[in-house]
Amino acid sequence: MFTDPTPFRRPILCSLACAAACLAIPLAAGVAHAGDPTDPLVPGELMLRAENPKLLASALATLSASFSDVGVLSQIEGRPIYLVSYGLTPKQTPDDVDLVIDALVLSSTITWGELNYEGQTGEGRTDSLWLSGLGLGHAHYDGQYARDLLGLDAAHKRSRGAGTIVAVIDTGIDSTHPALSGRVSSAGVSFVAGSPSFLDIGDGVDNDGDGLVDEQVGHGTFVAGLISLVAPDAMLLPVRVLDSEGRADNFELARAVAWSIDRGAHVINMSLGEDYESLTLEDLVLEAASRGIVVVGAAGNRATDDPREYPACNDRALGVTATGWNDLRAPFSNFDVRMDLAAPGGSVLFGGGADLARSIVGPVPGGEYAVWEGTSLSAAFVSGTAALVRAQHPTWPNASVPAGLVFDTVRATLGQTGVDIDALNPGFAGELGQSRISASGAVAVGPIAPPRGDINLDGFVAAPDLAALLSAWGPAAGGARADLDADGAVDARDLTILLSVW
Ligand SMILES: [Ca+2]
Ligand SMILES: [Ca+2]
Ligand SMILES: [Ca+2]
Ligand SMILES: [Ca+2]
Repeated sequence: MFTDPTPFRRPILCSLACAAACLAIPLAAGVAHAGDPTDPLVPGELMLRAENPKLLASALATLSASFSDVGVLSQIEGRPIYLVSYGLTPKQTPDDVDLVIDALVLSSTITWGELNYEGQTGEGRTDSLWLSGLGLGHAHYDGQYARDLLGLDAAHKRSRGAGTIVAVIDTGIDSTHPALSGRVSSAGVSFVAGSPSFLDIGDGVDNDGDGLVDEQVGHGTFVAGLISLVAPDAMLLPVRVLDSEGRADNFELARAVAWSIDRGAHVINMSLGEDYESLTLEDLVLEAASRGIVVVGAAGNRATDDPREYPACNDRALGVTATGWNDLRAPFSNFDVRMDLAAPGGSVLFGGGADLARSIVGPVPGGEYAVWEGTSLSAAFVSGTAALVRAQHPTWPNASVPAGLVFDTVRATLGQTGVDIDALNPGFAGELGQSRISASGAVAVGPIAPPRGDINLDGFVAAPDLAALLSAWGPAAGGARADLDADGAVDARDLTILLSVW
């Protein structure tokens, strides 16, 4: 494991003006799949869902009749979803694989199947980098414009997100950063090959060959910092799946969502997108929504009215556009009727500097703070606000709000309590989302959330909570209320937290 110190000194900022020139990602030769993805194909990999071992064996046999090297590479834990290898002869193309997949679906051997593609952060797609070396401190982060705009001080009187788990599917989280101390679960995971740490670290290699080394290291830490600014008592669960250049493939992203579901996440932040409408990712997004989990996706940073960014464009995930300090659409933000909400994500930047009072400030590895912009940051503010609302309703799902309605209820709450910005944004009406979120507005319509340590949900931290904690002592299922630090066990560490908030 190697932590590259250079990203923390990165003085450059690729302006969005140059971003268009950075977008020429060639299509994989010979591929003309539905959605015409611009993210590259992962050669020799497909995903399929086969409901039982017999059907899986049948599908593999059919694929083997046409292609070499067919075999199961991996499976999404607990789901009949498989990553399968294939090899092509010089005369075959991925289109030939698609044809066999179609036949397998037609014969009901598999539920669905697809080729594997890469996805990435919106910022990585446009080569946007964070801006450091501005002498920023905690006060700049804590007092940034989004605090007032979202009404965080008022919101925190009703909810601070206690008892919620927000999974951050990203480049990892630097849990050693002072801004995140005690707010990051130690039970995080890394799905990045050869790098088991969930910390937000690079490998010192320009893995994607774009001339920038580890250019997206810091993305996850920055995003986590914004979620935590909104929901300081939420526990952040690092799910490191994007590599140091901000890339992961569809299978890895779906596996990260599955892992987050299984660890009790209430909110899953995905400040990233894939161009291709992946059935694999959609399968897991639908599962999350059906289980009462709010998935949040970034609209993307290409200033297009026809974004193909998933999960943002999925109907069962919140798609988030970016606005600036003045509630005007950020110039880079994608927009579309499929987007659900707008949130701060725009900064006022100029040649190597920033108007700090009108910019987004977040923590980056190395204990520093930086300025950045992008819809990734907007998604983070929405995830934090969703956690505030979710914390007000610790008994969800229940009889009045069953699991299948939690997502819709949170979406409606955030949309209806926000600020209508359509009049400010002529030409974008209905395409920036229902409203620009307001954290104070969203929590005003719900009860006061139980405080951290209130395990029995009576509004106080007292002896009955201690009794509840002791009776739950031992391994804990994901999301267990007594597991205050969300590390998968109720133990002395939780007791210490309980006593500290007594
Ligand atoms: Ca690179
Ligand atoms: Ca790298
Ligand atoms: Ca209590
Ligand atoms: Ca614990």
